[in-house]
Amino acid sequence: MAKIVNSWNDFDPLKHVILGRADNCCIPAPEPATETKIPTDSDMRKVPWGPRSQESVDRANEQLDNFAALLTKRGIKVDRPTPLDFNQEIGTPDWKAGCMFGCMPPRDVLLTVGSEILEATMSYRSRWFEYLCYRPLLQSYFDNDPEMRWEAAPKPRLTDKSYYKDYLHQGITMEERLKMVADLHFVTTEYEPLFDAADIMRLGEDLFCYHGFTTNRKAMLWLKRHFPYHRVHALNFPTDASPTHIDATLVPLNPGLFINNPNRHLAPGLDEIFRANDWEIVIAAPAAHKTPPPLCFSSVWLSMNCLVLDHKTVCVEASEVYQLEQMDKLGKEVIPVPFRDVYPFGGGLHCSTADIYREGVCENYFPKQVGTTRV
Ligand code: DAV
Repeated sequence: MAKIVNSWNDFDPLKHVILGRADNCCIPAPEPATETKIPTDSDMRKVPWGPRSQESVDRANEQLDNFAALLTKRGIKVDRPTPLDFNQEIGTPDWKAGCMFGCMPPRDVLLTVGSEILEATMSYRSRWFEYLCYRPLLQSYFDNDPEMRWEAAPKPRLTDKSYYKDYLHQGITMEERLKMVADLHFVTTEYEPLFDAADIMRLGEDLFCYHGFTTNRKAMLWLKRHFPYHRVHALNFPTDASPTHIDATLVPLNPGLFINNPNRHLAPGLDEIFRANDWEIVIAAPAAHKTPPPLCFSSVWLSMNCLVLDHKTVCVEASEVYQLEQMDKLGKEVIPVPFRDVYPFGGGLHCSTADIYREGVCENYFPKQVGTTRV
C-alpha cells in the first residue's frame, strides 16, 4: 500500500489536495463567535441567515471546478468533500444553531502534519459538524495508507463560557477594539481549547499559531502536547481588529520568504525568530479591490491567500493585478486563477484547499530558537 498523506509545510511540491465545494452553503445564524468577525457595516448583517442563492452557488462551483481541472492538469490529484444539507438546525446538549455553514474551506477544518490529519475543534457553533463532509475522504486515506494518522481534537462544548458576552458592545470604537486585540483579549475565552486549522502555519518542526478570535492559548498548549516533536509558537498582529486565520496575514512562499499583510504587523519583537534564521518578510502588494465581493466574511486581503504549488510556482487570484506582479518580481511562475465568486463561501485559493501530499520531509527551518514566541 502506498503512502497517501504527507505534508510538512505550505510550499513543497504539491501532489494531492482536497478542494472544497460551494454546494448548500448557508449564511450562518448569528452566534457569539460570528458577530465579531463580520464588520459592523457589512452587507452580511443586512440579509437573513440561511441558504445562499443557487445562482451564487453555481458561479462559485464553476470557478472551483475550473481550479480543480487546472490542478489536475498539472498532475495534482484533487479530492472533493461530500456536502451535507447545511440548511438544518443542529445542536448538542448545550446549544442549538439555526443552520450550518458549508464545506468550501477545508483549510479551516483539516490540519495535515506529516502523515497525520487532525480535525480542528473549530470555534463557531455553525461549523461544529463540518468535519463530517471530509469523513469519506479521511476514511479512505486511513484504509489505504497504513501510516496515515487520523486524529480529532477534543470536540469543544462551545457554551457561553467559551465567549465573552458583548465583546463588541454597541458603539465600540476601532481604537478600543485594537486595544483589546493588543491586550490579547479576544472574543473566545480560555475555557477550553479552540482552534481553526487555518490559524496554524506549518513550517517543518515549527508550528506558528495565530492567537485571535478563532484560536486561543489553550489550543496551543493542546497542540504542543499533541505534537511533542514540534515546537509550537504564538504569533499576534495587533493592528488586525478581527484576527482570524493566518493565511491572509503572513504567508510563506518558499523556505526563507514570507509576504506580510501591509496592514497587519507582528507585535514588537515577534519577528526575532524569523530574522535570526534569515527569513525575509516582504510587505505584500496592495489588494486590487477596495471591498470584498457581496456577502463575504473575509477582507480584501484574500489577495494574499495564494496556493503555492512548489518553491517556484504559485496560484494567485486572477484579478489581483498587484499581487500577480509582485509574485513575478519575486521570481515566481504565477498562475492566475479566477476565484472571486468563491470568496463569499469562506475564502480564497489557500482556504479552499487542504494539503494531503507534498513531497519533502520535516525540516528544521528555525535552528536558532530565539525570541518570545514559544508556547
Ligand atoms: O483577512 O479576512 C481571511 C482568511 C480566511 N481563511 C481576512 C482573513
